[in-house]
Amino acid sequence: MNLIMLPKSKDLLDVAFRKARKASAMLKSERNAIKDAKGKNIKRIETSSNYVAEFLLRACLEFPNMKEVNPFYRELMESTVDIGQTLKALGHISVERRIILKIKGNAIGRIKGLEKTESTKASPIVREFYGRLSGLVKKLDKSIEKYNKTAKKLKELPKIKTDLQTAIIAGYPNTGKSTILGKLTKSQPKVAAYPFTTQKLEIGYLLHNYLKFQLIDTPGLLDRPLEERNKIERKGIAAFRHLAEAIVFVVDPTMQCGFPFEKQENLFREIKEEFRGIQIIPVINKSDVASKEEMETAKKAFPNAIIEGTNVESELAEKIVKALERKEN
Ligand SMILES: Nc1nc2c(ncn2[C@@H]2O[C@H](COP(=O)(O)OP(=O)(O)OP(=O)(O)O)[C@@H](O)[C@H]2O)c(=O)[nH]1
Ligand SMILES: [Mg+2]
Repeated sequence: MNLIMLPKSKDLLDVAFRKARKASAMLKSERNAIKDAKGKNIKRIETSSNYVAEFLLRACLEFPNMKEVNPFYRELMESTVDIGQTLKALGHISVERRIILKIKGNAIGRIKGLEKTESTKASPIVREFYGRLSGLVKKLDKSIEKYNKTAKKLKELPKIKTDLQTAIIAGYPNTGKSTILGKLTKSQPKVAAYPFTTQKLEIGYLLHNYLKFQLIDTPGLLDRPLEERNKIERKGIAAFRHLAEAIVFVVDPTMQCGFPFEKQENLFREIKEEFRGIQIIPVINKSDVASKEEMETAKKAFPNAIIEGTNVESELAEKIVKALERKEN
């Protein structure tokens, strides 16, 4: 998410006043004293207040409208930051910005109204304006801090395309999820930061008949029983419910992954329950090293599974595309 970070009040004001000084110094001096005083001092007020107001406006405008955000991102945002508090902070910023523009108009009006003989009165008006501007901006520090905390976290959300049809890959650790993603998407998967786990999401694109599908490996999220999840992780899983149109569930029948087959079956059942209505494609992986018995047990548990393994040509890609296309119709 592309959001600006707001400087602290002191830094914002320092730059605003410096810019104002510079802008007024750039103006050609007028021989007429009152004209000179009016021009330069109005410039100082305009430059300083516009600089501050534009920063504040950008923060308000760039923040996504929660009613328009894709449900996947909305859920992800809600589980990552406190949206209510952030909107309150932005509301405060917006109100103060409007006051700044009002006192700017006032101060400029007063300078414009000065008589010929009053050229020395312009500077004090600017000083007074600067004082009020400083006071207003300083009052914003808490809101700026709240907003920045949110913006920083939202900037780190994974960049996932919500307009592509998407399948997610689930299964216990070490079952071969990343290997399968790499095989299906050929290109090096993109890695994205992930708010809930120390692990990184892997995103790949599957191309089929000129169509592009998104495949996401979600390590740390759909790889162990749901009862072991905290509230935030559960929200993360809920977010993926909005995005996933099919789930590829990888099992390792050899137990090389370190998890008994039964546990893998249980996780499959849980995910099926959690993602009701979404097609799950079971994949029995590592068929190249699995024993005959292991394969038989796995096939019994997952009669419709796709068989995968090193050097095995499977029809997994087609199955995924079919599942996603069926969803489309
Ligand atoms: N023999 C064999 N080994 C495989 C196969 N697929 C994956 N592996 C191996 O299994 C190990 C785990 O594979 P990964 O693709 O990293 O598994 P993962 O599910 O992504 O693991 P996490 O990211 O830890 O959840 C690696 O050593 C792979 O080389 C396969 O089909 N056959
Ligand atoms: Mg992996």
